Amino acid sequence: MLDLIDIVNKFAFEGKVEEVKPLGAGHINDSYMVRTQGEAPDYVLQRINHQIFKDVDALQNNIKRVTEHIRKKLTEKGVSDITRRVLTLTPTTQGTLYYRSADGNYWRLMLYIANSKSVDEVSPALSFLAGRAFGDFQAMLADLPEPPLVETIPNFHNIESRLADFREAVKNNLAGRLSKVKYMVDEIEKRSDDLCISESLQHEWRIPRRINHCDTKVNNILFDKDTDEVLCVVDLDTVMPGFVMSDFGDFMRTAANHGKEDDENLDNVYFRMDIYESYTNGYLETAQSFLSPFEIEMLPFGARLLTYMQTVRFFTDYLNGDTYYKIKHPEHNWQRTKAQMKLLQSIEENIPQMLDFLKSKRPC
Ligand code: GN1
Ligand code: MG
Repeated sequence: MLDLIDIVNKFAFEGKVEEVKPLGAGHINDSYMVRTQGEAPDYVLQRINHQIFKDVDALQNNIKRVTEHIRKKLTEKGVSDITRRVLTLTPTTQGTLYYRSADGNYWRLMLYIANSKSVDEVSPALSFLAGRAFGDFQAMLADLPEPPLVETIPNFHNIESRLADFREAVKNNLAGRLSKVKYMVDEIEKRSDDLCISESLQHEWRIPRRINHCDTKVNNILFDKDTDEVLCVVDLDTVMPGFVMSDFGDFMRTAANHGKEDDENLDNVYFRMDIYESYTNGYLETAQSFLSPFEIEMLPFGARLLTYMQTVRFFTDYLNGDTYYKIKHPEHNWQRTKAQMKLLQSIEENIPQMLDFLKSKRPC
């Protein structure tokens, strides 16, 4: 771990490093917990995956703008303990927002949010709080001054572009895996026209692009360890313009799944209406003021869209020979694909009830 300590020492942090150890389960970047000696705060060190985030300057600059804007809003509201309510980037001793090591890797350091926890499974009560928090996050960023944020991954949540990559992967069959998984290609293709509607709606200007988090997995919210209060939204790499239904949908995909994202036992995987209802209640409390009725009506579709998109993305990576997501075993992306497809089917069955719930909330 000596070299990691050397890297931390390139940053202008408080105190002395005691230990650096792996943290979390992200599929893209590598994260480490940096414990310091004595009273000094702890930190999180991350190696940024620059194969995926190709413009690290733009990435870090986006995060700086987003966190500073939120910090300003929280200060105006008189919120206390701001360092637990928004991420704080620690610059290098040279004043830059990342450090580039001799081996070509990019590193960043952030304050660790003390006494916090992330969860992979929420109760309806926590889901309500998470909904309020993500709505609030979008609301706080709605007036971010120009220029627009850079799209750190172009076409990130664009289903047409994801399907184009998928079709290319099917055509090339690079890993030679296609013959045994052909039925999944059909499952995806038979839904493609329906699911591409979101992009057409944007072309017709019926849904606007707003600043989105674009990775609203349930474990990207930090809760207070003791009180379960929401502290902070983390993982800001993909904050960029998008459709609000896709942020809503990614939370549904991860939190309202009774099973795991990569569950081996497909019987565990099904959609939880209780989580949907409580999240929707929380989300509308903070977001209703800026959403159009049509955007609200499209939220259940967002759950379908993001689960479909994630099925397509895991499957594409499987066909390409696992070049994008970190995997734990050779069939991991296939296992993920099957679990996401099962969840998608369950969401599809629940769409009428989801829409009914929204109708029941409309003021008479
Ligand atoms: C990746 O690294 P992580 O777990 O925060 C991915 C998300 C996917 C998610 C699937 C930059 O997020 O888009 O939804 O895996 N992030 C990127 O679990 O591709
Ligand atoms: Mg992420």
